[in-house]
Amino acid sequence: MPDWRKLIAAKVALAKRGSKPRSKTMSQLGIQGVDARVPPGQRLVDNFPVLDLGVRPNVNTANWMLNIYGLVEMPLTLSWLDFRSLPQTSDTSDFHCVTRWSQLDMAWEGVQARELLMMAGPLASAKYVTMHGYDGYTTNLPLEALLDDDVMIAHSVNGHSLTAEHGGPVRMVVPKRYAWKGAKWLKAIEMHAADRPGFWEVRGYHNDAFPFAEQRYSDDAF
Ligand SMILES: Nc1nc2c(c(=O)[nH]1)N[C@H]1C(S)=C(S)[C@@H](COP(=O)(O)O)O[C@H]1N2
Ligand SMILES: [Mo]
Repeated sequence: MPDWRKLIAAKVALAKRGSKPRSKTMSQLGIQGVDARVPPGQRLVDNFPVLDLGVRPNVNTANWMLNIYGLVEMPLTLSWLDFRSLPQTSDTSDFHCVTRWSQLDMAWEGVQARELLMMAGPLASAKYVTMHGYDGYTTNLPLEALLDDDVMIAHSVNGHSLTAEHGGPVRMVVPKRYAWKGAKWLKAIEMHAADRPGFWEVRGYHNDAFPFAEQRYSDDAF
């Protein structure tokens, strides 16, 4: 049984020691380096397309709340002001959409997901999370996947507050997975013992969604 708080604290300490490989900007890399960052079957774009269910929830900084609940020691409900008073960080990462576009060097600002997990204290029995959006969207991941430095609960990208179409006021980004694993208009993070496939996962999208392994759809779906 994992002691999640200990595990998170160890990861934080490791990152502080500077052992984290920092992502480089495109200009710091040669063409080869850029190619190495583009997963198979993807093409680079320099705009930021919008992909969602076509439902724009009525959520703004005044009515937005974030809940962390389920198998945790201390369920949390955060307002926008609570959220903005948490330690703010930035992380630059690449964004890969299953519809075959990638955008490199997205500079996200917000709170690391593990910061919130540390506060809530997942119980040892917690193994999986469901991220809920205000539009009713859900997506699932192993809890462990949320402990990485680059998993952000973001309010800004590339120097601007997130627009409503991109999930503002607050969305999640999980750069190591296809972008559907990051819920826009983030409403809640729920922890449970067993995996619960989310909106696209029950419709045949791959449960793990690693872009470099081209895990777009699950094998038995089509
Ligand atoms: N709440 C919510 N989050 C969501 C979605 C959605 O429909 N609702 N779509 C997902 C998908 S399929 C993708 S590719 C990305 C797209 O993010 P973007 O519209 O900012 O490019 O958001 C993901 N997060
Ligand atoms: Mo997507």
